[in-house]
Amino acid sequence: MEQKINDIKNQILKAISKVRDNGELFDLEKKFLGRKSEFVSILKNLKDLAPEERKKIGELANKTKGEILEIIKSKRQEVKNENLNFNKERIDVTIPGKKSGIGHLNPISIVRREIEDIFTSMGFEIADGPEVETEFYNFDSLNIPKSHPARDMQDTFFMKNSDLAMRSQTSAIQARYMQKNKPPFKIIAPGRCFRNEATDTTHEHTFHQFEALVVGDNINVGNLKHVAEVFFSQFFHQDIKIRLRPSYFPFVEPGFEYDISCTMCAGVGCSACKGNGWLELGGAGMVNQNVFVAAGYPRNKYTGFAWGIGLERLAMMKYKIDDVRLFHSGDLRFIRQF
Ligand code: FA5
Repeated sequence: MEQKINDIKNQILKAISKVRDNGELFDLEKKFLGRKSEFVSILKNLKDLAPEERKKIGELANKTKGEILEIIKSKRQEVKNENLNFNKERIDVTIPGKKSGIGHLNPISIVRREIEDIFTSMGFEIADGPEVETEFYNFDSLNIPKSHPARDMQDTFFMKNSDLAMRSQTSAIQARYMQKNKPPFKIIAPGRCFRNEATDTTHEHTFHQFEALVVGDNINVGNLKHVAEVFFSQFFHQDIKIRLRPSYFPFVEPGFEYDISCTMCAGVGCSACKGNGWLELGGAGMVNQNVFVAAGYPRNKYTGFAWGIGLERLAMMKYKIDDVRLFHSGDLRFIRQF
């Protein structure tokens, strides 16, 4: 029995030198002095010994236990001091840092923010609308009745068994805004649009437009041209001229396709503009009175102009990108260039 107690003490002394932290010390204490330890079972069995033997072993066991507790206590202090050893934990500030990759904006977001900045500096408000739109706002309110062939002009994603569709143009925001606001006002409405069409280098099923809408008492085509010239000149950081060509959109009368002077050759003629000095940009026109009526305004009380342009088209011109599909490709080699 005496031998056993001394063995336990020696085992502890050996094990404790390897202890590195408080957790290991706790485990060690539990192993040698815990309720299920050999040491405690010796103490429990003392009662079975002869009185003489019981006294001797009991004294030895208690003395040894005291010694072991003392050893553990001083080890605990040692471990604590070790952990407070600042020298060991010293941070080497001379080690070269690892660059953490921070995200950045997609070129469409960059262009959108630039557009918003330019227009808000001209006193425009920014309007918004839902991407899943009712047929009323996407078509009817824009003077495109159900049977009108113009519904086929934009291949629309319709929702089954409902009158909802994925917004095919930001023009859908026009009546929404006008129902809630009285003229005069000037807004732009940037947003995502969706069309069920085959994709190629200039067409995507999901793309962005921004609508401009200015309504008041005496708004005319001259205002449209002027605002467009100011905007594009600021956006492309050069003097831009506007050219309007007659076109048809049910929601404007007269309607135009409009071009800007080539941003590569300033209108002289180059390969980007196919030698004619102009770049096609989007649709525009004077708001059709039927659109005002659908929005709840009296006929012929106000005049206004509107346009709708592709954001991708602008970004492609600005950054010389030759395929619209790159924007949504998720290709990091493309995205990281911005
Ligand atoms: C319209 O969507 C009219 N709502 C524009 C408008 C507004 C006219 C207000 C008059 C008054 P259009 O379908 O032409 O028009 O589209 C306008 C622009 O959106 C295009 O010039 C093009 O830049 C962009 N766009 C249209 N379809 C796509 C597509 N599938 N992928 C990428 N860009 C597109």
